[in-house]
Amino acid sequence: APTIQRTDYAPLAWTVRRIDLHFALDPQATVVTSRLACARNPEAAPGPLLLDGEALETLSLTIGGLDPAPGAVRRGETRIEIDVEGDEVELEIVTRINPQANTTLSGLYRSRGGYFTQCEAEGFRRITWFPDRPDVMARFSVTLEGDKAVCPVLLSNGNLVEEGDLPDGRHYARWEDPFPKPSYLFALVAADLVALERRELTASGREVLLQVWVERGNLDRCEHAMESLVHAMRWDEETFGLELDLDRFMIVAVSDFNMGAMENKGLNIFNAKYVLAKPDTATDVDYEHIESVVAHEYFHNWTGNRVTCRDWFQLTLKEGLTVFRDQQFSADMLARAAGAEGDSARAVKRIDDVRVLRAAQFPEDAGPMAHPIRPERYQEINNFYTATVYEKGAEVIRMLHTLLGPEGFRNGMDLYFSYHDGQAVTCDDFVEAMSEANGRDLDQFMRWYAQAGTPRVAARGGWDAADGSYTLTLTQHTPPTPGQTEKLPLVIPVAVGLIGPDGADLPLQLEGEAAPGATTRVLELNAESRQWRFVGLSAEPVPSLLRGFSAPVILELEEDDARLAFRMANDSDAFNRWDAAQRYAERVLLELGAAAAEGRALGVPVAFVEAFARLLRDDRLDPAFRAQALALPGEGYLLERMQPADPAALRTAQIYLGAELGRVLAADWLALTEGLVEPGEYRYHPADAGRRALINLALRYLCAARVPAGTGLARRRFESASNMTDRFGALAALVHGALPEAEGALAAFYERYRDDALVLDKWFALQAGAWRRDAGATPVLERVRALLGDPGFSLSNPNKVYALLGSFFRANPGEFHLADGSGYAFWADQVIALDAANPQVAARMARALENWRRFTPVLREAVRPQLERVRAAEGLSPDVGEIVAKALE
Ligand code: DPP
Ligand code: ZN
Repeated sequence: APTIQRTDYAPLAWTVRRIDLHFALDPQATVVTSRLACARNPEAAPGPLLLDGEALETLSLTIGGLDPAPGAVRRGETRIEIDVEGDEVELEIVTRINPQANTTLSGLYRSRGGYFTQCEAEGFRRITWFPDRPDVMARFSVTLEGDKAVCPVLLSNGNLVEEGDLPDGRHYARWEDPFPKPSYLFALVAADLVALERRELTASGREVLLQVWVERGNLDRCEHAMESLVHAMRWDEETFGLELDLDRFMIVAVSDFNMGAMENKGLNIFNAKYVLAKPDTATDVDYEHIESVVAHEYFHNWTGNRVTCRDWFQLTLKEGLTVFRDQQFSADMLARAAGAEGDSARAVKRIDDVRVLRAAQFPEDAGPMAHPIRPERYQEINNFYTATVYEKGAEVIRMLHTLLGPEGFRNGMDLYFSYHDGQAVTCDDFVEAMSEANGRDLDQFMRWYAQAGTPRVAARGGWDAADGSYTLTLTQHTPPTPGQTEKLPLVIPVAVGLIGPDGADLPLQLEGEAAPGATTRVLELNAESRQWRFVGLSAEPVPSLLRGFSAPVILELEEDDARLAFRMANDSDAFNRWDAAQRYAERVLLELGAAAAEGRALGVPVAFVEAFARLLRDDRLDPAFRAQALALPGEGYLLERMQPADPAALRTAQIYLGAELGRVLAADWLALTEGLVEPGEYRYHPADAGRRALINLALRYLCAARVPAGTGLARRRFESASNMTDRFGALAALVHGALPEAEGALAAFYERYRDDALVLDKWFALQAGAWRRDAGATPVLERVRALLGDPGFSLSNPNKVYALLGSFFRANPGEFHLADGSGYAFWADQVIALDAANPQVAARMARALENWRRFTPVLREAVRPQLERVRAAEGLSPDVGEIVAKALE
């Protein structure tokens, strides 16, 4: 596949002002009639009118109502070029498509009897010929015509302007979107659905209709999504002064969907898992995710739709910014619910976000797919909906927020909208608005958009007892990434505090300042190395750096065990307190992993257990925070830190440490489960969720250690649970503990939920991610293989693939990376099979092995032939092709 370069961007010679679409919906032969009002773009070099298309059967094409003159139209497989005289022209194009046969879930496809679309990034060209790129913004009018029995509900973007019956049991509806938009935001839904409805007033007093559309029978699972939508509306009004601009806003749940959700103008289409929730089927974490994804898509209406991307290299313009917005929203919602404990609630959210960044984005930035948040080149844009573009992109926006302050940031947003509303723009335009609104030069900051790789910040402290000063030296370094060896110094905001010997924060006074001030301040590291001298100190302080994770970097700070334990107990910054615990646990786990790899005896340092126990026993700490602080670092993150990565040895270490912490502290864990006030009847509330999370964590440790009182408790909770959080938490503890009760519990769970696809996803994921304790037990690989044949499983449903195969390949390294290579051969078989039907999903699975060069020699030798086998597969998609080619480079 050809490589597309960011710097090759040029505007099109022709653009589209209006598009009138008519769909005659039919399972295998949908006829799409498209009338385009095109105009020459005065800002572009003259040239032919260009249209993109893919998998289309073209029935007719007329220009200004006439058949084209000979030679005026050049048709290629995926491109039509038309020579046009004059400055305006009308085209009419009729195509026929086959939604039933569309297994890619891009373009128009079918799911459970209905018709749905997904057009981002380049799905619209699978519906009709069109200049399918985001800088072409047209006004859409859409008529849908279909079988009333099959699809009683006909939806598209904007406002419903007309509907009625037709002969032969068919009916139609016409929709008009008042806002010009790029084709990637087009959507239609034609299905048998019902809606939960609500009317709300916007801040300026306009009435809007909100709808959540779901399959019949799911109406009792929509309330939380609707609540989340209303909260998101209010938050955007209050925080950014941004109001809903449409009379009607719809969310539709669909069972087969490649991604999480899609922000089509006025008609958001969601993976059902981010809409449907009721206590018996959804966990607290599901409720949280629904709230944040609903908000994310809603926020796109301004950051993405009103102001969109000029080209796909600018994807982080809308995604990084919108992830940042949804993170802030969730933090505010948690803080509001927590009342006096607001700061702790915010820290818990920040910890969650950073866990995701470290687990997914850091490895990406250290591997063959490393790219800046604004990539320079791609082969397949679908491969660039990445943790880097999204999560690191959000970190970059967060740094701007930190550097400019909330007000400065808001002023920058206001200016951005005042300049660019209705336009398709670049990341430069966004940062320029921030710069202008704040009178601040952000040229150096722009390097964050251009450089890949996770920067390292090394910190050194020097204490001068004679004059009571502490000198902090920070040095930055970004390791080379593929195609980018030279790295320039970035602007890195480092939030710093100094802790006194009694554990209290010290007021900070820099050399040259008249008096001490705040206890946390943000230093700007904007050169390779810089020094700061703090004065007026009476004793040597303990530094607490990168508070709140003020930049997406790896902090290298030499701290002995005692100092980590001190910060675990005292750091006033809750994020850093958690981070100190993570660093200490990481140190212990990596040492255990090395011992396991070398066949040495395993043992846990007493000091670590003591520090851990102090957190466990500190019941002044909010339970949600304790659940985070007592959870060990993730396996993916640890493997990145292990040299060479040895998943089997690490798994031995994790099992050992979990069991030891369960065994030695069994009395504490049991006391904790008894002492925590159990929430009453289930409601989704952050405080209740924190208590449930902590109890479930206690069960994990107790079952890991096979403490009889603990395993009995897990079994009883599993059987008598009143909600999915408790039931699944207990089940997971039994399964990961590899207890004899686990099999029966899994079977009972299956019986109870066999007809509930979303709940079965949990059941698949749990088994695929299971830990195995004795060598004699059935390998997880065998179980996963068997589950492929379960009646509840289907390779054509992305959620099922992510649950079973995704969990195995990505969330269970200890079982997937088998020395005999059988896991890899299975991986190659599945990637090849998936690729034939759905390249986007296949490419995601393919990425599970991209960091293979970090593994032990035995594993590397086993991976290579499988990567090569996939690369050589017949008919390989550009999606998977790009991934394996980069992995093998
Ligand atoms: N634009 C979608 C989202 O991130 C993904 N296709 O919301
Ligand atoms: Zn998004």
